[in-house]
Amino acid sequence: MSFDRARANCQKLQADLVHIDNADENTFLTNHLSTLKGISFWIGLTDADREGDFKWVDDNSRISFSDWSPSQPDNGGNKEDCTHIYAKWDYKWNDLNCLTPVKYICEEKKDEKKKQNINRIKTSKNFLKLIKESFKYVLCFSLKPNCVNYTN
Ligand SMILES: [Ca+2]
Ligand SMILES: [Ca+2]
Repeated sequence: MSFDRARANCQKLQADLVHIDNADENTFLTNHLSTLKGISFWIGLTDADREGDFKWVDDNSRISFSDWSPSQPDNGGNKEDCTHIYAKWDYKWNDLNCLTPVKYICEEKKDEKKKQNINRIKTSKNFLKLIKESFKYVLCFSLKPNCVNYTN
């Protein structure tokens, strides 16, 4: 699904597209993605507001860590403003047309106030759930048509 629709789906779960803070989180994420069948996953990074100025959608911050594929981002066709992780390119990041239908990863920040939301995500049938205590967030991987219960 498109980047905007993917983000809206995350927000329905009181989450947002994933914000990758550092190399540890990125490695954790790509290691898990490599166990899934999906090829391409949106992350919450876009330069739609200003070309070349990539920001995370959840807090509008600029990137402190990145893992772009070589020669990326290239703003291909002058219309690539959204970022995905691409299995075919060794799970590196690439900018892509935001309307491209791909899978996506939501992130729910964990805190006391949001425990109810976490429970809701954990029971959603449309997501594969992954809870990683050490990073203090919940990652939800859209997978169609099948969902797999995942516990860690
Ligand atoms: Ca761009
Ligand atoms: Ca690109």
